[in-house]
Amino acid sequence: MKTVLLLFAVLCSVGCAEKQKANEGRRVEITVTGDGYHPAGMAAQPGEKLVLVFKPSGFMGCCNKIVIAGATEAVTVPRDKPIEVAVTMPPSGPLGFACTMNMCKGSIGLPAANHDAN
Ligand SMILES: [Cu+2]
Repeated sequence: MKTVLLLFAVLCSVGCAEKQKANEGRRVEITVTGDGYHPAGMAAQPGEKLVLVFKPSGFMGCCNKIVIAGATEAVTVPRDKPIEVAVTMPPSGPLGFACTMNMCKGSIGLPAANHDAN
């Protein structure tokens, strides 16, 4: 019984901590336009916590529905205000994101030069 209670307490504290940290991390601003994300590539460290700030800019087409690698659902950037998405960089390799049709693409963890072509 004692073990069960302890386990419950541990799970709860982890869950609560994660929620509080939701908007913690280096802020990275990404402008969303009809032809993609600017910048479409940026540097980040493995395991680094980031807050991606997607800012709308004029006509965004389908680029405003964004799926971040590892997520099961898309986030939608509204026309009139930015949205913030907290992410943690994977232990190795870049973290990609793309519109739901995989046309507009971006990648974090690699230099922008590799990702401007679209
Ligand atoms: Cu698209």
